[in-house]
Amino acid sequence: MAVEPVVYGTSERPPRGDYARAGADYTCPQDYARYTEQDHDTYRRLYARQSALLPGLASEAFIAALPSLGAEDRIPRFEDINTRLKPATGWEIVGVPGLIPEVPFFTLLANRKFPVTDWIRTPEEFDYIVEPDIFHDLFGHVPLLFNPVFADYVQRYGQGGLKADHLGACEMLSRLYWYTIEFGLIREAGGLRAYGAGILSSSGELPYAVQSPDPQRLPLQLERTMRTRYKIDSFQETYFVIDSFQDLFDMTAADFAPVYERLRGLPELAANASGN
Ligand code: HBI
Ligand code: FE
Repeated sequence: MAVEPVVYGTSERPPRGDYARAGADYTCPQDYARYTEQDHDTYRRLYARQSALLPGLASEAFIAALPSLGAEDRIPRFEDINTRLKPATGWEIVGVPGLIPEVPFFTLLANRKFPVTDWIRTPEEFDYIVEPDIFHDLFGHVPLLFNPVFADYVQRYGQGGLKADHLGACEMLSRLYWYTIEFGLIREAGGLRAYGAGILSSSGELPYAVQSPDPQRLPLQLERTMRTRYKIDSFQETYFVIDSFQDLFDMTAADFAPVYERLRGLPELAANASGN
C-alpha cells in the first residue's frame, strides 16, 4: 500500500525516499543492491571523518558501542546489525524511506523497532543535509540502542508518544525527543560529552555542542525542556544535560498527563530563552 509521503520541517522539496515501497507501517526492506559504489564511498568517508572526531567529545558509552555497527568502509546491512542488536537489547532496525508520521514512528519505537532511512546523501551534501539520511540514523542513533538503559528509554519514549498523541501533546513530547535522543549532552567522568544523534552525526555540531561558549547548557528538566522550542536547520542555542542514562529513564517514569496540563497554561520558550 503506497503511503502518503510526509515532509518534516524541510522546504517544499519532495521527500527523497521512495514511499511507494513502504508498507502500511511505513517500513520497507533495505534494498542493498540499489546502493552504488558512490553511496558506499560516501558512507566510508562520513564514517572515517566522524569517528576521528569522537574522542573527548562523544559519550564513552557511544564510543564503546560504535563497533557494533560492523562495516566501516561500506553501508552496513541492516540484518547484519540486527544479528548483534536483537540479542543485546531486543531492538531491531527496520528500513523506512525517510521521515514518517508521528504515530507510526512512536508505534515502531514502542515495539523496539528503530526506523532507519534507507538512502544516503549525495557527495554534494557531504557536510550538511536537512533530512536524516542513513548515516545520521545508523551512525547517530543505532550504537546507543546497544546500551540497555538508553534502549529502555527510547522504547518508553515511543510508548509515551502514543499516549501524547491521544492528549494532543505531540509537539511538547517531540521537544523531549529533540533535546535528548537528538541533541542531548551527558556529564561523564571525563567531562561533558554528547549522546544525541543529531550532534554525534554532525562534524560541525559535535565540537560546538560540547566546547563552544555560545550556547547555554541547562540541566534536563522535564517541564523546562518541553516548553523550549528547538531549531530545525541550525545548531541548537540551548542544550540540556543529564548525569546518566538512568536519570533520563527515571525521569520518564512519571505519567506525563499532568505535566502536559500544567504546560498548556504556560507560554512556550524560545530556543535561546535564558535561565532555568
Ligand atoms: N521519522 N524516520 C523518522 N525518524 C525520526 O527521527 C522521526 C520521524 N518522524 C517523526 C519524528 N522523528 C519526530 O517528530 C520526533 O520528534 C517524534
Ligand atoms: Fe534522528
